Amino acid sequence: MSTNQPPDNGCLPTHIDPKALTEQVKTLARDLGFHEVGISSIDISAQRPRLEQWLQQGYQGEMEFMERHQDKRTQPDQLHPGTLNAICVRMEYLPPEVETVRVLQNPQQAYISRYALGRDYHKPVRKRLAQLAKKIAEIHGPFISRPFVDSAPVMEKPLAQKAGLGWQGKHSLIIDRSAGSYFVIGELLTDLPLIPDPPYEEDHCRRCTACMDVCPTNAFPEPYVLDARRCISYLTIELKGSIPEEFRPLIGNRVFGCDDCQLVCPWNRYCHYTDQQDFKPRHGLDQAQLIDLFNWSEAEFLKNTEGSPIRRCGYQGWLRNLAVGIGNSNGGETAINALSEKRESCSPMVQEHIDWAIQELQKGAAPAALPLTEHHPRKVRHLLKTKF
Ligand code: B12
Ligand code: SF4
Ligand code: SF4
Repeated sequence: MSTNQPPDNGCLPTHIDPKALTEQVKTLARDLGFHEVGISSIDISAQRPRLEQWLQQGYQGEMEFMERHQDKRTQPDQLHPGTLNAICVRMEYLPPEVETVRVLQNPQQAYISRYALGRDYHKPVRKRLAQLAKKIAEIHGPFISRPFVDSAPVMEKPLAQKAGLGWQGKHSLIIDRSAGSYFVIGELLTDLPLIPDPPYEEDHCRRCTACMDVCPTNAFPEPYVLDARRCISYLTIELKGSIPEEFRPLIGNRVFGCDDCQLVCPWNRYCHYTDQQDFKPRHGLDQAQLIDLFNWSEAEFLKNTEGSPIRRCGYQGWLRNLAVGIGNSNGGETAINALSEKRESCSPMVQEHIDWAIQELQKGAAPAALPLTEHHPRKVRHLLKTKF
């Protein structure tokens, strides 16, 4: 928690007009490059029973951090007494030039979740939130503030919904009707007397179930509820050990995260693209071949993923994911040779995935049909005609 310094001249306003201050805060946030901003009060304790139920079902898998600090998650003022409001921001991350469906359809290529192609979002969003706090202090005087972006035990989606940034769709992510869902969320917790926005009450999912139908691993036990243990994002990023064999063929070529449930969402037909350089693909990661990435040495991995979210899965996790992708590629002898050559230098966990992949390749079967094509041929045809 930081207390920002008063302006140089020390002339602090004695009477605060909350309405004017709220407008100033929003203008400053937009000027800093945030694509939308809303204010919410910080009591989201109504979500507590749902969080508890989710945990009781074991849906968090090995993400033990989700089991800790349940009070803080739903009552962020417990992170720091005196917190009154959250300034919630969203930043879009989908670069306009990247293809998604075509890469998913090509089993030799690596599909990396579109938020992870460039710079790790945590740093730029946090930095801007800190700049926002500084700018507010220049006009308002000292106040208490703390920036978060996926960095503290706070339920960010309910806060964003309360701030009017969108509704939580059946895939559990926040969607804005005019901008889609390809954005990350951050917030500045403050003691400022701001005026909260009305919460986003409407649910525009209605009878649609496209995200649930398309999910390659069937990760939604019911609408709005995700069993993270089945989600490819969890399996390829958060899970540190072996990927259960039942999921390997279903993962296809998704080697870091997954976007399928967002890709088919009708509201993403109107999604906004990012204008931020930070999210531009680095090292050709939007079009890379699985084998080329698998051939990276550890030094290359560390160099090429500097400042990237991909670092999170570590080099062995990266190789594990790529081995699964190559196993699904129907890449023949070339793929088997690439896997065999590297096997010796890998951890036993990765070796086990390599052995599985070689077996799959030796079967010589056609690559496991990508569920996107299997379940939604009409939707994919449509997507192929679009800029995706
Ligand atoms: C843990 C986590 C994950 C886990 C679990 C995901 C999950 N849905 O919980 C995994 C690793 C799988 C994951 C994956 C992804 N994540 Co994530 N993740 C988080 C994290 C850290 C916590 C989320 C959480 O609290 N989960 C606990 C459960 C209980 O919450 P929930 O799913 O929202 O459950 C609610 C609903 O089920 C609802 N509910 C239950 N029943 C009903 C019934 C009705 C009628 C309604 C309306 C609601 C409802 O109530 C529950 C409580 O609010 C947040 C950051 C944060 N600190 O909040 C980012 C966050 C949610 N992730 C984010 C992103 C971008 C992703 C990915 C897209 C990344 C990727 N491309 O691979 C995927 C998307 C997968 C998906 N469909 O959710 C963004 C989402 C931005 C957005 N637009 O909403 C966040 C907010 C990070 C950020 N700061 O931007 N993530
Ligand atoms: S990110 Fe992929 S695996 Fe996870 S819920 Fe969405 S479609 Fe399913
Ligand atoms: S795909 Fe359909 S059900 Fe899923 S979030 Fe989008 S509108 Fe809602």
